[in-house]
Amino acid sequence: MNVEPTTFSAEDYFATQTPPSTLHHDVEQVKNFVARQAKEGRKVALVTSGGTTVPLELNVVRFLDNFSAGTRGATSAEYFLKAGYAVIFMHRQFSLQPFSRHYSHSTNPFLDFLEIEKDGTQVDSTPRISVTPEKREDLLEVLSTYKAVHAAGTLHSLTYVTVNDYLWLLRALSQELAVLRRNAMFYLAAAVSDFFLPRQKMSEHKIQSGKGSLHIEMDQVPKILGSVVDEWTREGFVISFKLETDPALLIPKARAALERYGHQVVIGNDLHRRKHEVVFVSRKPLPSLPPGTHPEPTTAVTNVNGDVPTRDTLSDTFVEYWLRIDIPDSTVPASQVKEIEEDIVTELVKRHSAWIQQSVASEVSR
Ligand code: 9Z3
Repeated sequence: MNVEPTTFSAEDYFATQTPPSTLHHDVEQVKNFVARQAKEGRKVALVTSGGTTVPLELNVVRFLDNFSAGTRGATSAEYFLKAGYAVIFMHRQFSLQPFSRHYSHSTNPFLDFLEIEKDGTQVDSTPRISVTPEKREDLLEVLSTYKAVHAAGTLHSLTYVTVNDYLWLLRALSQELAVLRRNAMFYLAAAVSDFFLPRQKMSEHKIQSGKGSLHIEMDQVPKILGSVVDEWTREGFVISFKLETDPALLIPKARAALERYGHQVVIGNDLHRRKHEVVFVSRKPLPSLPPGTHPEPTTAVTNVNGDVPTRDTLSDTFVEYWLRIDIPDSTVPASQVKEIEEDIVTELVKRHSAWIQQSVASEVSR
C-alpha cells in the first residue's frame, strides 16, 4: 500500500470511486418527490443528518465514524415541515429520524409507554395493549403530526452509511433539486468526514493484527460544497454547519468556509454548547448579485493546513448572529424542553424568503 496520498478534486473523486448500488433507485424516488412538491408550489429543504463512516476494508469490519446522533437534523426536519416546507431527509442509517426521535430506544424507550391491560375486557383471548395515561397527550401530539405529514406526502427519507454514499447522494440530489431554483434550501447538518480511504488503497479483507501498530494514511475528501454551489444547484439557498471543539476557531473557520464556497450561511456550533448556542455567519448584504454568483475572495484566507484565515481581516465582510436558548432545568419534562432547532429554522425560513425576494428583484432589474 505504498501509494502517495492524493488530494481529490470532486471530478477525480467521482471518476475513481464507485457509486452506491441504490443510487439510481434513490434518485428516481427523489425526482418524483421533487416534481410533486414543485407542482404543489412548496419549498423543499434537503436536510442531511448524522455521521458518515469511512470503511478501512472493502469487506468492511472496521470503520471510522464522525460524531452525530442525528438530533440536529431530525429535529430541524420537524420544524421545516411545520413551517410548510417539504423535506428530503437524507440521514445516516439508524440515526435519529423526525417524529420517532421522541421515542429513541436509549432516552425514551417506547416499550415503557405501553401497558398490558389486566381487566379481562378483551374480546378474544389476546390481552389489549394501551398507552400509559400520563404519556398519552404527548404521544397523541407527535403521532397526529406524523400521520398528517405522511398523509400530505411532504417528507421523503433516504439513508447513507459511508462518506462515499453521502457524496454520491448529495451530488445527485442537488442536481435534482436544481429544478426548484431558489425554492430549494440545503441544510447540511450531517457530520462529514474530512478524510477517507480511496477504494484503490483499501485492503480487500479484514486487516490482520499481529504485525504491531497499524498505520493508515488517508486522503482528503474533496470539498464538494463548492461544486454544490457553483455547478450542481446554482440557485439554491445553502446552509452548512461548522463543528469545532476549540471555540476560538469557530468564527474564523465559518468565515473561511463562506469565503471559500460562496454559499449563504454557515452555522457554527461548539460540540459542548451546540444544544443551546449556535452562531449564524453570513456575508454582509452587498449590492445585488446575480443568483448563483458570489463575490471573488477579497482576502487570502487559507494557510497550508487548511482553511483557517491567517489574519482577522474578514470582519468587514461577514456578520455574526448568535442564537441562544436557556439551558433547560433537568426537572422540565423532555416534551416541554425548548429546542434550539425551532429558532434556527424560524430564522432560516425568514432569511430564505428575504433572499428569494431580493434575488428575484435583482433578476428583474437586470
Ligand atoms: C454539525 O455541526 C451538527 O450541528 C452536529 C449535530 C453534528 C454537531 P447531533 O446530530 O450533532 O445533534 O448529535 N454538523 C456539521 C459537522 C461537519 O461535519 N461540518 C463540516 C466541518 O465542520 C462541514 S460540512 O468542516
